[in-house]
Amino acid sequence: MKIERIEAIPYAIPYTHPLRFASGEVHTASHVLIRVHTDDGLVGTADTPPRPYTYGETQKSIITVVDEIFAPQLAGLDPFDREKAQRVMARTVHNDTAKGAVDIALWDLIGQAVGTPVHKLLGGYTDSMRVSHMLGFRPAAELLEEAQRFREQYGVTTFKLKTGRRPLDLDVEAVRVLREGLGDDVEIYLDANRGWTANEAMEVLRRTDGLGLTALEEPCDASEAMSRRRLVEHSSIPIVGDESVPTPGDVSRELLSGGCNAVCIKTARSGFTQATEILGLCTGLGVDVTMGNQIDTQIGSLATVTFGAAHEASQRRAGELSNFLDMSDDLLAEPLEIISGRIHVRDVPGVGIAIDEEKLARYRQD
Ligand code: MUC
Ligand code: MG
Repeated sequence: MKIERIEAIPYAIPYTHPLRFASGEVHTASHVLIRVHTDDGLVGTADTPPRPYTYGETQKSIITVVDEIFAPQLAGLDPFDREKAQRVMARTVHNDTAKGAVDIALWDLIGQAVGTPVHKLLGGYTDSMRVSHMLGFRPAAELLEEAQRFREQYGVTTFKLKTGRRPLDLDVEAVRVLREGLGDDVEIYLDANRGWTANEAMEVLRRTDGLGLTALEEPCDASEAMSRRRLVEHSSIPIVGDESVPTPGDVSRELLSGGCNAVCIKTARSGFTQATEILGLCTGLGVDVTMGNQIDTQIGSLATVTFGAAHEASQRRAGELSNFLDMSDDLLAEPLEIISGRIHVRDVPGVGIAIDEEKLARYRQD
């Protein structure tokens, strides 16, 4: 089996309401669908969410790097030779989500070729994950309403609250309202997307002490090295690296230098191959991981649960798998469902990403 061509298809699907956070906001899923075609007629599929404020990639840059660099360099390669594909793509620096999507599409092809679900090829630990829902910036009363709705409608009991606002009172108050309104049975953790300084984050942790928070993600820019290490040393809850740790090398640097002591794994930027390397580093060092969300569509969320459910360590914590519910539509032919707070993997060969071609025709922009 040989890679014949790779399609990078831009499409746009509006959100029903925007998601706002410290480093940006999303109103429309302006993504790129990646399809890797082989000479024997198989098609591997993955989704790419451009995040210029996180990785510097745009819809156009993803299409360009795939069309002009990766597609010609990967043509003729056997999709089973993933390590060769990794080395070819490594010749181009950065472009993490473009690389991640190509890798996921190759795994999808391998699964289809051998007639096995990819979650089985990756590890096969279990067949579902608990869902964590990400709450964007909103007035505290609306946040509580949203969380209650997710608990009642979907059985979700873990929430990641987007923070990093100034004045700090806004986020401290939001945590208090959520905890008082939801009670002690729900898990709440924070993600500041670098919105604070490390010292501001310390103040928020002091002021929310006793409210049962379980983690704080990317409190400040990781390059604020000295104060961040002080924060990590003094915090009683894990400080999670997210955008500071997109690659295995970044994970090593930040863990070894004390910039974080837990890691968010996102298949959208690491694919399955680098996500496996990152997970190995973390389990070897005894570091907790969370399966994160790059504001993924159903296609991206299916990739996340496929990887997350495959390994014991990545399914321990709830995975961020629900923000596709804020989209007005999706390209996945058979919709993902959250039942009793969980999402299931698909027991079909590959990742199970069947595209609704009519919808793709409606939303594609090329
Ligand atoms: C997160 O965990 O930071 C915000 C931007 C993005 O790409 O992912 C999110 C969620
Ligand atoms: Mg994050």
